[in-house]
Order: sequence, then C-alpha cells, then structure tokens
Amino acid sequence: MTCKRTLVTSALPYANGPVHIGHLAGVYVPADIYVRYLRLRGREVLFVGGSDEHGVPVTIRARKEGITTQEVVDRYHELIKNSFERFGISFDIYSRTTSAIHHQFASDYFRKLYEEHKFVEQTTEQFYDPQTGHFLTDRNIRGECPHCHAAGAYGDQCEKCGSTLSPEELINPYNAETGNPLVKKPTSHWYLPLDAYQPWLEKWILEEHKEWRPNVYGQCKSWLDGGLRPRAVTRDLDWGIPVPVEGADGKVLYVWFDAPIGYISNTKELCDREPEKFGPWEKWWKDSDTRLIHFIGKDNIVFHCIVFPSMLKAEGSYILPDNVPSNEFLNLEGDKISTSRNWAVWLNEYLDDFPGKQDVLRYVLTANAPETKDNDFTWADFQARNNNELVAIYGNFVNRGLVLTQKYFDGKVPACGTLTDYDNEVISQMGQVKSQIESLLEAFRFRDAQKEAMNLARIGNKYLADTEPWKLAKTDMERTATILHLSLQMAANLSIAFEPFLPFSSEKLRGMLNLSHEQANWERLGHMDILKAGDVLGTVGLLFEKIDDAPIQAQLDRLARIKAENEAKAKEEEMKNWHPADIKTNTSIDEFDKMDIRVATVLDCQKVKKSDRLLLFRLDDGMGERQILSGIAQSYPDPSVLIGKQVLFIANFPPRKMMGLESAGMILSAVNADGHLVVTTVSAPVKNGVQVG
Ligand code: B3M
Ligand code: ZN
Repeated sequence: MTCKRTLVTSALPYANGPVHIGHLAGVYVPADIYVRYLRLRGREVLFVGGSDEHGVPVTIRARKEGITTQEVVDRYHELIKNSFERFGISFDIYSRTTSAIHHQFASDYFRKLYEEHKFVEQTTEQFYDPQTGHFLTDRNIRGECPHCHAAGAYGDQCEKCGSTLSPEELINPYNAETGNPLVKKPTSHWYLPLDAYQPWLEKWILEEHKEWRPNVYGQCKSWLDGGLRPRAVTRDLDWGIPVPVEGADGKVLYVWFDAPIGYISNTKELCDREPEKFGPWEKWWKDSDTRLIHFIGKDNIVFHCIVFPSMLKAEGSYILPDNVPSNEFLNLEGDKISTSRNWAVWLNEYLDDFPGKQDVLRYVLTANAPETKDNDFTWADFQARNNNELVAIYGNFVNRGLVLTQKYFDGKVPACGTLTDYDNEVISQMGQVKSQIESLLEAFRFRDAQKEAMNLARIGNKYLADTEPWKLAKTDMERTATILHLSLQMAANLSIAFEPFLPFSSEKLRGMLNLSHEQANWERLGHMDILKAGDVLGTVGLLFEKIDDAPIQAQLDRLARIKAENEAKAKEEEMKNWHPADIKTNTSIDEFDKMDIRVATVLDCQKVKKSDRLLLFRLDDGMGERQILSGIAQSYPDPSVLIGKQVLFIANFPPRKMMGLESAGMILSAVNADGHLVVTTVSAPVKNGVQVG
C-alpha cells in the first residue's frame, strides 16, 4: 500500500452551459468520493477543479445568446462553481482558465517549449471565409456529408450518419454562420510532434500501465496502433491565450493545450494563497512522491493519456499521471445527453427542484455509474432507488433503531448483554466491511464500494426484522437492549461507511446519534463500540424521505416538452440546412426528369409564427391552391414583396408537416454572395402550372 500524497484532478467543464448528470456521474461524483475517502484515511491530498473558458464552444454559445464571450464564461463559471458547492463536490480549489495566473502560466509553458524547439512549425491550407476575414474551426464549417450525402454535416462530424469527418472531406463546404462559400488559405501553426513521443508512450502506457481500466487502456492502444501524428497546439481565433511569439498575431493557444495546464496553474494559485496548508505547488507536480490521478469522461482520454503526458514529458520536470479513471457515458431516458438539445438534467435545476436531496442524486449516479459501459439514467429508477433502497433499507433501519431506543430506553444507548450466534455473525460481517470498501475504492470501483456500504444497511435491516425487538420489549428487556445496542453501533458504522458517498446524510446521522466526526472517524469503521452504553442520542428525524409521483412526473413532462421542441427544431433545421451548394454534381437527364418543377403565382406569403426561418406560401399552381413552407424567412424580412411573383417549385415532393403546417413541395431559391436566398422567378409571365425543363 502506497502512502504517497495524491493530487486529484477532475476535467475542467466548458463554461458554455451548466453541468449535468452526465458530467457528475462520469467525473465529479467519483472524484469526490475518492478524495473524501483519502481525506478520511488521513492521506495528504489536493483536489483541483476549474472551468475551461477558452475554445470554440464558449464562442458559439456567445453568438447564440447574443452576448460577449466574457459574459458567457462569467455567467457559467459562477453557476457551475456554485452548483458544485451546493452539491458537495469538495474541491480544494475551483478556479478558471481566464485567470491572470493561468494566462501567464500557460503562456510561459508554451514559450519554454518553443524556445527549446519542442514544436515544429508548419504551414497548411485551411478553410477561410474571404468575406468575414476569418479562418474557420471544424465545427463552424458545414457542407454535404461525403458518406450519406446529408446536407449540413459539420466539419468534424455528420450528425445524420455519425461519421467522424474532417472539413476537407465535406462536399461544397460553407461557413455555418454566414453561408458564405469558403476558400483555402495558407496559415502557419506550431505542432507538438506526437509521433516523436510514440515509442516512449508505447512503453509507458502499454507496458507500464496495464492496470488502467480496459476502456482507457484500449483507447490508448488503438490510438497508438494507428500511429500518432503531430498535433497543432495553436489556432487562428480571437478568443484564448495569445501565442507568445512575435509575428503570431491573431493566433491563440489551442484550448486543449491550455486547459490541462489549468490543473497546474490552479494548483499554483491555491498553494500561493495557502502555502502553510498546501506547501509549494511544485511539491504536487514535480515530486515523484506525488501520485497524479485524472478523473475524466471517455471523450477526453486521448488528451489526458497521450497529449498532456507528451506535453509534460516535453517540458521535462513534471510527474506523469499514475491513473486516469475514465467513465463511459450516462444517457438520459434512453437518449444521449446533449447540452445543445437541452437533453439533460442540469445540476442547478436539480438542486432547486429537489432541495436537500443532494445525496439521493449522488447515490443514484454511483449505483448506476457508467464505469464499464454506457448506462441510462431514468427518473423511474431514481425514484425507485430512493424509495426502495435509501428509504426502505438504510433509512428504515436507522429510524427503527433510534425510535425504539427512544421508546424503551429514554433515548440513551442501552447496555449490551450476552451475545447470540446471530449477533456474533452480524458483528463479524461488520468487521469485514472496512477492508472490502477500501480495496474497492483504491481500485476506483465506486459502484461496488457503495454497494458494500448498502449491504451493511441490508444486514442491519434484516437483523431487526429477524429479531423483532418491538415484540421482545414486552417480555425480555435485556435481550431488547442488546439488539438495540448492536443496531445503534451498526447505524454508527453506516454513517462512516457512507461518508465518502453520501456526506450530507452521514452528517445528519451523526447528529441523530450525537456523535462527533472524530468519534465516527474512518478508522473506527467495523468496530462495535463507537457508542457507549448510556450515551444520549440526538434529535431523531427521517434520514431519507419518500419521493412520490408528482415531482417525478413533473420531470418526465419537462423532458417530453423538450423532446417535442427538438423534433420541431430538427425539421426546421433540415429546411435551413438545405443549401444550394449541397446540390450534387453528377446526375442524368433521367434523374432530372423525375423532378416535377412547375411555375406558380404567389397569392400570399407570411412568416410562420414562432419560427425564425419559415415562410408560409399560398400558391396558385394552375390547378388550384397549394401551400408550401420554405426556410428563407431570414432573407425576406418583408415577405409581402413576394406576393404576385411567379416562382418555380418542385411539385412532386411528398407532403410533410412542419410546425404543425402542411407543406406540399419546395420553392426553388438561389443564393447570392452574402448568403441570402433569392426566390427564382420567370423572366416573362407564363401560365401557372406549366412544367420547367
Ligand atoms: N473542457 C472538455 C469537456 O468538458 C474539456 C475538458 C478539459 S480537461 C483539461 O468535456
Ligand atoms: Zn453522413
């Protein structure tokens, strides 16, 4: 068993939205359990967190909300920090990557590697929007998917078929914001030559860290097997830490270069502030007596196991991570959690909707932790685990022991008499739990560790059900005293065993048992003399409360509303994403002939209520009236200008509904240089309904 000090980091969440249950289950709850456990064991530990405030996600959020990027990160940093505090994530420091200390630290880090020629400079052609004068990041480039030919695929991924893409692969790429077509333009960047670190990484991970979780080890292996390539550590962007090199105007450090350095700069910020408590920061980062543990989600594995270690190695004076316990994903009611689709349970909202129930969520997320595979969070399971486990087992056991003691022994711990075989069996089971929980926690098996704690409560509950002291009290007070004495000792043990997992409830339970933290410290776990006969109990209340159907239904209703909104939005998106540049190039006259393109006169044209994009056309198509929706509202602030015009439309698209309105066909538009769409018309009047070809 190692007694080294431990530095625990948890992934820095992007300050582009609140944290949700996926983040909690994957990273923060397990990290917090681990840290609380180490502290309880008296180990020297430091727990670092903070917000990741650079990168494209925050700039996208700013544009969406129409506020500055600084305002976005200020807002969400505060919200996230505050929610973590309320939820009991016990960071020693929770700082941010826009802090002056971090900017200086990350800048110096880059500069050092730069001066030691650890980077290679390369000029490549990147997508550039000549009209806005910006290089575009992958996420801001859209176009036709080369695989499934869906319109509006992103430069890094097609959401239709799920393929991972690079912007080069997109057919007819355009600027997602403006719709402008893009050109390639040369730009130079600094790259960390990961290929040079490959042999070292292979040895360090594949040979020396076989104990890492199979999902982590496996992902590293497949990256290494694929062969590493140099990775750019700078970007053309106006949000981030300026590249501290002359002639690098308009360039910033890549967010994945500066964010992990945030672990170090945040440690420094804390140590500089409280040197007597934590010592110099270098002790935590440069001393081989420190174990570094990164808690992260599975999408961050490559950065924490390959890129960041290579950065640390390049610098040369740092320790490397000892373990990177990464979880798989948690889904919500069967669907992938998504910030942009609002498909999540947000921590701040949970804390408001379920006041005082931090431990219920902590319990459920650990019981269901996606440690080895993706898992699903459902509100029904949340309710069931609360009512059937926390209330019916743990809470019920504790409550019965306490209430019976009040009733028969005036709220004082009764004396223990002669022990039966059953008593001894229960005592011996209690004696084993400490080492069981410890070895599971040391192996990062939080789910199983919590199960062991719950198992103690099960044993206690069964003990009371089997011995029935409420009946015995009528005939055998001595035996009743012994049973309750042991039950109260078990309750005291539960407050200790659950402390890393459910800290709020353990505190509450200690209050009911009138025990101090010192009396119920981790080393006492498994002992049956934590309370003394005659000790006076505290005020007894319910440890957990039943959750009935109404609040659960309210959550389900909320999700149903969001699902409906998302479906409507997706349809609108489909319309919006139709882009002239998406038209395929190779077709034949036969294909063309299948298209029934005709002329019609616009009788009426109005904006669709509650939609930014849709216009509702009423057409005279020569046979009667036809209704078509078209996603061009942003190009026609005054749609009445179209009334009376003759337009071209595709008549044989199957009718479909958008925003509850039927649309029979598609109006043809052309795009002009500024990205605006222009409805096509005929150059001289023709009869409505004639075919175009
Ligand atoms: N902000 C990505 C994420 O939130 C990123 C983690 C940084 S850890 C240094 O998933
Ligand atoms: Zn696709």
